[in-house]
Amino acid sequence: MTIDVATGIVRILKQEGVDWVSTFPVCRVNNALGREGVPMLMMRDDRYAVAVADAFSRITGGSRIGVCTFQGGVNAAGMQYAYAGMAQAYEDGSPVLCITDGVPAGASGNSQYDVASAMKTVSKWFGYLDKPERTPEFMRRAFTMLRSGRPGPVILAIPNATATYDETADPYRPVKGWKSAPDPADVRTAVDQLLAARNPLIYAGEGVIYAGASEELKALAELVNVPVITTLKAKGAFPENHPLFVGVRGDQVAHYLNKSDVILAVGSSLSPGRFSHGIPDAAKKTIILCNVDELHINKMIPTAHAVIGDARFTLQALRQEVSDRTRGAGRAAGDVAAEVRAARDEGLARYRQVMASDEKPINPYRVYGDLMQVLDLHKSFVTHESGNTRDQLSTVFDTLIPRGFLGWGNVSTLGFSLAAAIAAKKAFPDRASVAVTGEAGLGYMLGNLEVLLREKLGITVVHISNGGFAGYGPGFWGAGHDPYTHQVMGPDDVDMSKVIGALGFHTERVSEPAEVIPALRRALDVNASGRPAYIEFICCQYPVYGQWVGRGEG
Ligand SMILES: Cc1ncc(C[n+]2csc(CCOP(=O)(O)OP(=O)(O)O)c2C)c(N)n1
Ligand SMILES: [Mg+2]
Repeated sequence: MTIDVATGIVRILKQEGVDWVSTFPVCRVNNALGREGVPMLMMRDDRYAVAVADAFSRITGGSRIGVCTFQGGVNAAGMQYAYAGMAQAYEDGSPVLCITDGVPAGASGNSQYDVASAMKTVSKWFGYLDKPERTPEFMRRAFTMLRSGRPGPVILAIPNATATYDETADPYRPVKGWKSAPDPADVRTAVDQLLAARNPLIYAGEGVIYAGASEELKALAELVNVPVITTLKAKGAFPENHPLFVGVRGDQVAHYLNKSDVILAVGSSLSPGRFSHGIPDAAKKTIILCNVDELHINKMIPTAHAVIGDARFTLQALRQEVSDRTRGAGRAAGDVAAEVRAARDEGLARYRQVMASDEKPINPYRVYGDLMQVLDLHKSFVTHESGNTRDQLSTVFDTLIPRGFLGWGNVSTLGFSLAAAIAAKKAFPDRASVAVTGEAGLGYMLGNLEVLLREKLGITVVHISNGGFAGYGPGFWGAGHDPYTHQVMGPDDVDMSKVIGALGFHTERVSEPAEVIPALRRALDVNASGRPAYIEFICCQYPVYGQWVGRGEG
């Protein structure tokens, strides 16, 4: 059977279980998606087309691959705009599949912009389909990379979507993805260190979520009675109401990072990024790095021992080894849990206080605390924006299930929360989905709000409306680090609830603390019938949150 490349790609996507594709037109594969009955989620710009697919892969832990298309080829306007989305996916290691037009043979003289080199800097693999009959091979390779090893984006460029090939010559079979188990000798060494430690700490990263290893993480932590911290991107990998959970950031996390002598890092690069901890006195600690590949071993800080393999197999092997050596008894519980509890109570006291605050303008922590009360934390999704909402929510928001919260941003690209909330609704239609943003994130998402109405996506945008970039300007904390670039038109100048209400959203503007809970309830009720909501909470600027250890303020 002769088939054109675009149709071949779409049929393979279907075989791979892809049941929708996000896009911003044009892309020459799109008409085949339409003809073959694969729904397209048409965003209003190319960056969001990538970001929604990216977020879908993250939220499903890579078990369902997000796919997007955008314009490329000789007129690479879409690709140039989508670059921000791909760079973010690459930065955060998200297994998203991006399909775009390729520059046809002989047409490379047209442009200043070198597509291939640009794409190679933001992808695990950039594939240029140079022959139509290679379509199944390229798709096989793409899904192999998307489902195996360290996650990252794959970009396919299709220079001639109407070229044909024989579909029966190389029949496509879905790719399962492969995992590796660790070297038993490395597992034994890690357990030697863990059992000999005075103050061990487990440092869990997003690899735990991609490996679907939350249960295994809990089982190991409980067997060895070791406190757990998670990275921003792994927030929720460990239940945050568990007696061994310390936090993501804050004084209690700093306390444990400082006092630990052995750090068992699982599924984390331990890279001291802008939104993660440095390891204090790293050279004096024993760092055991359990990771899916070698990329991060001995990067920045010396790795004493590495255990290479899938996080789930690694955690299972560590647990088995501990169990064998201790006849199932593990490490003594001692007063570890009581100490964690005391450290949390002390570290969180100042935030718990403002979560109950009746002050006006509303304290943002009051909104977060009330949000926790209104949501079923076993059946909801919350994400933050870049700015104070990230810093504050990652300090206090209790996440009870993996991906009940999406923390994101090794670098943290404004506007991603909307994409994440949309992707969460696509992944888990029955769960409430909430994006919490400031004015900067809102500015990025405004052009895309129409999508929620058109697609009947019942999500809530919570706006912490404080009239400025709260982390930047002068205020009660001093001069501010960017006092010339922090003020924008705020709630006194413009009523965003009216602006967004005119689009068709359910909107409210809330300035009374007592109204936070009822307003959130009304929004979630409306969401249940597929109508999006925007709630503007008139808040004070309150740039107070847990710090990253080894980072500067702000
Ligand atoms: C694409 C992009 N550009 C610039 C930044 C830098 N940045 C981070 S937060 C922020 C302002 C946040 O202000 P706002 O949304 O009002 O939130 P607040 O901190 O006031 O809650 C800026 C400009 C970024 N994260 N992403
Ligand atoms: Mg603000």
